[in-house]
Amino acid sequence: MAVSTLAQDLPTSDVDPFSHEVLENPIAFQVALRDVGPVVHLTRYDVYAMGRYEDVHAALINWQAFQSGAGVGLSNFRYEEPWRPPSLLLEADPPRHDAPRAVLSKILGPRALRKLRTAWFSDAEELVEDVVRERQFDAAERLAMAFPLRVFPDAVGIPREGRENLLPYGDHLFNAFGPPNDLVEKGNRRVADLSAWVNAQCARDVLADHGFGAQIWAAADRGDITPEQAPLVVRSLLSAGVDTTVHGLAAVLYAFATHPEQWQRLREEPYLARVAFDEAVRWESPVQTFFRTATTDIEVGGAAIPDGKKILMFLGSANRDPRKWTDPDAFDLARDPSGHVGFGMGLHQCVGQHVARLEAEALLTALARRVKRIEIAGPARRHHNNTLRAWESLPVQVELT
Ligand code: OVM
Repeated sequence: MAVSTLAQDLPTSDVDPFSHEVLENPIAFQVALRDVGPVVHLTRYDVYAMGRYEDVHAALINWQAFQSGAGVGLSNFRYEEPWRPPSLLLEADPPRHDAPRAVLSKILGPRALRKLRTAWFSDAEELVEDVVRERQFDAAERLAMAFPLRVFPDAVGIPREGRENLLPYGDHLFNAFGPPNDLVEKGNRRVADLSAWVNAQCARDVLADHGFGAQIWAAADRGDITPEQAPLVVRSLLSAGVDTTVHGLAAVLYAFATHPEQWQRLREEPYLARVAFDEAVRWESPVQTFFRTATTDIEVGGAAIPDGKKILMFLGSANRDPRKWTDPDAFDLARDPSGHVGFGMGLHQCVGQHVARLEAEALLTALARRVKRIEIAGPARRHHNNTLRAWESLPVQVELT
C-alpha cells in the first residue's frame, strides 16, 4: 500500500479497497492496512479506515461516537438521499433502533428456532443426498445457495413466486454499501423491479400464517412496534437473511474442501459443526466491511477523525489480525473463534446469527454423515461484491461413506 504521513501523523493511502484487484484477494491489502497504524485516511473516498481487531472492536461497541443512523455504507445520509428507506435495524441508532431489534431478536432467538431444527435437519439430509450422488458438483450453487433458498423463504413465509429475486436483491444491496462503481452500476438496471418485488413481500396479507413475517406483524398488533414499522422489519429479513448465509456456507465448504484434516476431524466429532461455521465466518468474513459515521470529533490512537466523517471498519481484517489471533490465516477447528467480528459486535451484532448457525449445523451434519472426502475439482471462482467475500463457483468432488 502506498502510504504517506501527514503533519497530524495520520497515515494516508490512495488504494481503492473496492477495486476488483483487492476484492479478488484482500489479504495483502489488509496486512498493509493493519501495519500502517490504527487509522488510515483513504484519500480516494475521504474516509477513515480501521483494520486492527482492537480498534474495529472498540468502534463497533461505541455506538454513541460511531453512529449507524447516517448509513453503514459510504453514502452519508446527513448529506445524501439513501437509495431506499433506511433499515430500522441496520441504519438506525438507539432509541429508534431498539423496539424493532427487540422484536426481531425474540423471533430469531435460539428458543424460537428449536421448532425449526428437526425440519431443517431433514431438509439438509434430503438436499445432501440428492447432490452428493452426482460425485462432482458446484458446491456454491448446489449447496451454499440451494440450502438457504430451500429453508429460509419458507420460514419467513413468502410465496414461491419470485424467490429468484432474493439473491440479486441482496447482491445489489451489499454492493450499494460501497462506492458507486461498476458493481453498483450493473445492479442499477434491475433495482426498481427487485425493490418493488421485495417490498411487496412485506405486506401482511402476502405472508404465510406462522412464519417470521407473520410474527413481526403480530408484534405490531401487540403494540411492540408500529404497523408502519412492520413491513420494514420484514424487509430486513429478506435483505440480510439470504446472501449472508449463502456466502457463509460457501466459506465453510471451501474451508473444508481445502483442509482435508479438518474435514476428517469434523467427521469424527460432528458436534464441532457450529464451531466450524464460526471459524469459517472468522476466517473468510463473508461480510467484509461496514461503515460508521463520527458523531463528534473522535481521537483514535492519536489520530483525529472529524465529526461527520465516515469510518470504514474492516471486519475481515480484524478477524485475521495477528495482534489478536494466533496463526490467524489457519482454518482450525481447535481454535476458539468466539469474539470474532464477522457478525459484528455490540448492539447491532447480527440478529440472525442463530438462524445462520442452525442452517450451517444442519448442512454440515448431513454432509459429515455422508461424505468421507471433499476436494476442489476445478477452478474455484470468486464473486466480486463491494461488501461480501463470496464464491461464484466451487467445483468439488466427494467420496461417499
Ligand atoms: C437490513 C439489512 C440489510 C443488509 C444487511 C443487514 C447485515 C441488514 O435491511 O436491515 O445486516
